[in-house]
This record gives sequence, structure tokens and C-alpha cells, in this order.
Amino acid sequence: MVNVIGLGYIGLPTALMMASHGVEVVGTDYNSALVATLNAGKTTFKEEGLDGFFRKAVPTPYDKFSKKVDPCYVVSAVSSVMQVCPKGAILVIESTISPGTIDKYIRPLIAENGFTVGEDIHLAHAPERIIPGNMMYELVHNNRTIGADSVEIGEKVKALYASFCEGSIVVTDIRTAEMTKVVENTFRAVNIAFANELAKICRYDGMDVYEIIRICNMHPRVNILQPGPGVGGHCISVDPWFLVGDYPSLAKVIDEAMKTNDGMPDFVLNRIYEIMRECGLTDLRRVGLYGLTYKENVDDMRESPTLQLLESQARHLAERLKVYDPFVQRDVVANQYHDLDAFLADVDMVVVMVKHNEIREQQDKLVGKVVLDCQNVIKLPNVYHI
Ligand code: SAJ
Repeated sequence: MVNVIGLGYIGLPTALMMASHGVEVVGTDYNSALVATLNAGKTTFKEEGLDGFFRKAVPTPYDKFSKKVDPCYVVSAVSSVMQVCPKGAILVIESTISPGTIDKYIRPLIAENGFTVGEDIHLAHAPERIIPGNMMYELVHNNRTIGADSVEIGEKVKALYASFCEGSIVVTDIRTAEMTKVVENTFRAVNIAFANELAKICRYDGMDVYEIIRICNMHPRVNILQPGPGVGGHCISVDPWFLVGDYPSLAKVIDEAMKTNDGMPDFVLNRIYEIMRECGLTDLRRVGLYGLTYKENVDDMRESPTLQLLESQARHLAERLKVYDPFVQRDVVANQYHDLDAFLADVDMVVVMVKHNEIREQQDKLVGKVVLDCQNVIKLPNVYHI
């Protein structure tokens, strides 16, 4: 029997995946409203394929200012588990945690509760690796890492995941598993920062960054990612800071990369002013941001570049901008629209922040507007780029 604690973006798909592969699963969450919604037969966020699995069958907070992960939810979940778990239970932590968290917080907590790790309770860390927008596919097909204190426990946990995971499952120690997860996201963050820096260099000297990246990527050992209006989500824009926080005098490249990515929303705001001047536009209220989510075709707005831009230092100006996102039904910012045509009717300039399928498929609606395409998806003449 498996108890999945935390039924959010990762916990719910994981619980459903296990349940639909013959594992006996119960789910637990401290949020009673969420539990009530699930018990009423409704899912709590949009993800391709999720509802289908649901019919069949904890976030890790971090401090925005110190950039450090706050293990309070994981610690409190483990505390609650201590009250009820039977002797010999295996506690698998999937949440993304700063490397060393299990040694620093979880082992002492277990000892404080009078349990002996390795005898009364076993620990494992199986960091999730699935990408929002393709979660149900990646849960089955991605390779996975299991960190455990012994090969025996590692193999037991591996067998559980192998019930639905068709990728390779590597068993290693807990510290290595913690570190690999953060390093994977850091690799991507640094690569995106490199693309963003190239975009700035190319903008400065009038070169086409997309064409340059396209050609460079034809080299067999080069694979540059794409520049964009910033990096959002709860992973790539957060996890690398754990390394900067823990190794400030060593993690120099990572620190600079994160600052580069964090500076992109401001860079976009400056591009908006530049283009407005060039086109003779003077009223920011006639400029619209397309997209509020952190990336395309998801409804997740955590750390989204559009929200970062709206919350930037130039807030009083940013508040005049109009905003629309087909995935966001509630009102979350000022001047928000819920209909594409109504949004377009009220603006002269559109800034494509997110490449949702909707705008890719209906780009003819942008004819006649000034367009700043931060995602390089609008194939109309005279489109501006970052
Ligand atoms: N982005 C760019 N340029 C790119 C690719 C992405 O600017 O070329 C931006 C996106 O627009 C978005 C942000 O980066 O704002 C992050 O998006 P993403 O699609 O790269 O990644 P996430 O945050 O949705 O998911 C990542 C994945 N990690 C890796 O690919 C190494 C996923 O596998 C992890 O499970 C997830 O983080 C996580 O939960 O840690």
C-alpha cells in the first residue's frame, strides 16, 4: 500500500499513475478544499491526459528574497507520517529539495521521534523529473533516479516505480539523488541564460539570434536552447538558486546565469519602450501582453515572466499594460481580458510572452498590429523580436 502525501502538480499524476498500474494507493493532502474537490470527482489543474487517468483511478516553498528552499512542508509532512507509519515503512521523498536536506532536516526529525532510520523506517529520495505539459507521457517514459541508504531498499522502491515507469531506473545514494535533480535543472537554466545573453548581444549589433542558434545547432556537439522573455515555473527558475545559496563563492557561472534570466522581463519592458518610440506609439494602455502562464499550453503561473514584468520596478507603468491568457480564467492582474478578440480590439501593440497554440494558430489576427514576438513563433512580416 502506498500513501501519496501532497496531491498537487506532481503528487496527483503520480498517485493516479500508480493506481492505474495495479498499486494500492491512498492520497493525503493538508489542504481540505483540494481533497474535497478530488473527492467530488474533479481535478485541480489542467494537464493533457490527467482527467482521463482521474476518471479511472507538496509544493516545496522557497523564499523569494533569500532564494533558499524552505523545507517546512516536507518536514511537516514527515512529522505527520511519523505519527501513523508502521514499523519498516519506506518513506519516499519526491519533492525537489536543496542537496543535503534529508541529512540536515529529515534524519534528525526521525531520530527526535524515537525512530531509527534503517530499522524502524527507511528513507528514499526519488526526485520527480516530469515536465508540465507532458506529465502523463513523461511519468511513463522518463528515466528515474532512486536514492536510498541501502541497495535492498533502493531495489524495493525501484520495483514500485517500475510498475508504471518504462525508462531506466538508476539506484544511488540519497545525497547523489538530491544533487542530480538540482543539477539537471541548473544545466537547463544555464543553457537558457546563454541563449538569452546571445539574444542581447545580437540585439546590440543587429544580428538574428534565432538564425545563429539554428545554424550553430547543426554542429553535432552544439545544442543551444531558445532565448525568451524570462524563465518561470517552480523548477528551472528556483532550483539553481539552492546551489548559489549553499556555495556562494563557488557557484559563479550559475549565479550570473540566474541573474541573466531574472533580468529578461526588464529587458522586454525596455524593448517595448524602444519599439513604441520607433513606431510612434505613446500610450502604454494600448499595449497588450499575450500570455500570463510561465510557459505554453499550461495554466501554471508560478514565477511567470509576465507576472515578473508586471511586478518589476517600473510597476506604475506596467500596471497600464493590458493582459490576456486563454488558460487563466480568474482575474489575477489589472486590465486582464478573457477573450482574445476583445483584447486585440483594445491594443495597437501585442507582446507575445507565451507561445500558446491559440496564438500560433490564429496569428492572422495580429495583422495590422505592432508585434513584439518574444517567442519567435509569429510568421508575419515586420515582427519585432527581443
Ligand atoms: N524556456 C526558455 N527557453 C527554452 C526552454 C524553456 O526560455 O529553450 C523557459 C520556459 O518558457 C519556462 C522555463 O524556461 O518559462 C522553464 O520551462 P521548461 O519547459 O524548460 O521546464 P519546466 O520548469 O516546465 O520543467 C523542468 C524540467 N527540467 C528539465 O528539463 C531539466 C522537468 O523535467 C522537471 O521535472 C521540472 O523542471 C521540475 O519539476 O523540476
